Amino acid sequence: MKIADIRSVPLEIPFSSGGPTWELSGQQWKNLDSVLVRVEMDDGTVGWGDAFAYHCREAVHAALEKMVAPIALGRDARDISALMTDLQRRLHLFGRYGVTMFALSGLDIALWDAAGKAAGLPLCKLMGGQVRSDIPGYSSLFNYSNPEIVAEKTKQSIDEGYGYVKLHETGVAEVTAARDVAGPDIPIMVDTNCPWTPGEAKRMALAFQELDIHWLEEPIFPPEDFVSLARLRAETGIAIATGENACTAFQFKQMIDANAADYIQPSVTKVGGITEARKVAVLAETHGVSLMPHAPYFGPGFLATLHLMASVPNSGLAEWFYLEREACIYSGAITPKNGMFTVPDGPGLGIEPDADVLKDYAAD
Ligand code: SMN
Ligand code: MG
Repeated sequence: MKIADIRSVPLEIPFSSGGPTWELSGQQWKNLDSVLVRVEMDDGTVGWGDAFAYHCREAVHAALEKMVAPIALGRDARDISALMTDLQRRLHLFGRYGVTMFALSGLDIALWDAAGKAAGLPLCKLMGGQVRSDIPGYSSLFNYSNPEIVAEKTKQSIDEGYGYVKLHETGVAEVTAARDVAGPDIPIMVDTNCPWTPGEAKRMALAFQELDIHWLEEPIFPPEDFVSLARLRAETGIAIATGENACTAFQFKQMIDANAADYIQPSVTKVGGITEARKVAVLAETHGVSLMPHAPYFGPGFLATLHLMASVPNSGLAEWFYLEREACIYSGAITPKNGMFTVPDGPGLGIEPDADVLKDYAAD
């Protein structure tokens, strides 16, 4: 089975968060950018992948089409591990962390989808067997910087059946609002997206501890300052989650060796795909840390995460980005029920993207 065609399929889907927009990476966030990857094999098998593309869609699209596709075409699609190692070696000059690895991640997911289809097996079964078929999710709220809206969205999530809620906030008032409405029994996680120096992070961690938060995510800039994260853990006893900005299993090894995290968060569309995320899962299991994948996605990246989580014994909660989308890549087929996700049982990722959505929301 040889790779006959690789296409980058960029999409832009508007969404509503029920509040003001979030300025992330210097841009107001109004649309969900995706770069799906469609790979067709010489026997007609088609696989779908997903490369991280929020606010970097054009760059990822170009990396796929200009850097990755030319050297992957014609290669044997069954030797995924060998191919990914070779591509990582050839492309290392363009950066081990970032756009190049996002593009490689998208290709890798598509190859795993095709391998599952060729074998007639759902991906989790191809990856060594299924540990569970239902995965508990957490509601991952948008950033609101507004205690009233945070309280409203926290309550709405709990009413819909989520047993855990993650905030994207940095203020004590917002976290207090969530805790007040959630009561003492619903775990609240706080994702800060790398705003603070180690000293600032310590002050904030101590304040959040009063509110009994379940984990503090990425409190320090830069995210790869594992020594400072380890010190923060040791000095405050707060549980740290990190890893969405780490690529390849090697950076996760450094993170674990430094004792920087309680929950490690590989992102399947960024880390190097399923191939690399599986290595991270083994590291997590053998070092006694919990696998808590980053997955604020709605396409193949989300399904790949579900299959990964279904196939390893120590994975935790599935992240569900709590937004209203104008259109769904899978036409609502992965909507959570009572805060739980069922792993699709069709071959490969198990669900095909909706052709009308791909057409109607196509971007450049
Ligand atoms: C996040 C990062 C990037 C896009 C969306 C959300 C966030 C998370 O850090 O962990 O969900
Ligand atoms: Mg995060």
